[in-house]
Amino acid sequence: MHEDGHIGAVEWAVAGRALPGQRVSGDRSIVLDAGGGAALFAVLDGLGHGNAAAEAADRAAQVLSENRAEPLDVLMVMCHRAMADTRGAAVSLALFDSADRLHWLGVGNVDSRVIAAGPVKPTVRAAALLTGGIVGYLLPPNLQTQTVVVRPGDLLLMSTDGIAGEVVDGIDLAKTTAEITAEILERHAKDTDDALVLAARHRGPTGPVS
Ligand SMILES: [Mn+2]
Repeated sequence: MHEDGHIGAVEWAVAGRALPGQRVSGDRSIVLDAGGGAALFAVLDGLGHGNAAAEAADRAAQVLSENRAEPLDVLMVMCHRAMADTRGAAVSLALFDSADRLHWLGVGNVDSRVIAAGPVKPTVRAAALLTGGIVGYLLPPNLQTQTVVVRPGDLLLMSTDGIAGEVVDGIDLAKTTAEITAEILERHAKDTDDALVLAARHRGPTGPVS
């Protein structure tokens, strides 16, 4: 599965695939235009595999789509309630609100990082602090959304635990997000799990539009 597009000045792409031998992946991404140039991204890893996991992701997708203007901690609670009769999922939310700020919140094991160009190779500028728990089953009491400043060209990378290994070193930031996610999936998807990676970057308010 490969998808990509633009929301305002934000370029994004997703690459994912089900566990080999399975038809349905329990990993899911949700990409939403949150209005005013803001872009909302969610990556979910539903517990288990196949249809049961996909069901949890479907619930979250609907709730996020209908409430996309709410703050991230409110959205997380809404997802939790909507997924109460599923097996639950790890959920990470990320919102580009303008040219220079990224808000994120994660429960469970979906990685979110900001990758920036370094002197020699790409470096991790910031990583989301993940809180333990299972959305839909056990939500931690203190959901703290973090905000990080991003520069135009910085890359948001969100990946499920089906993506393993040293992902960052091999990223070529000159490539499109579609190329970057396709390469990461190709090189880093584990044979033992569903796998999904999402990349997004803000081109800046006056950056080139391509
Ligand atoms: Mn997984």
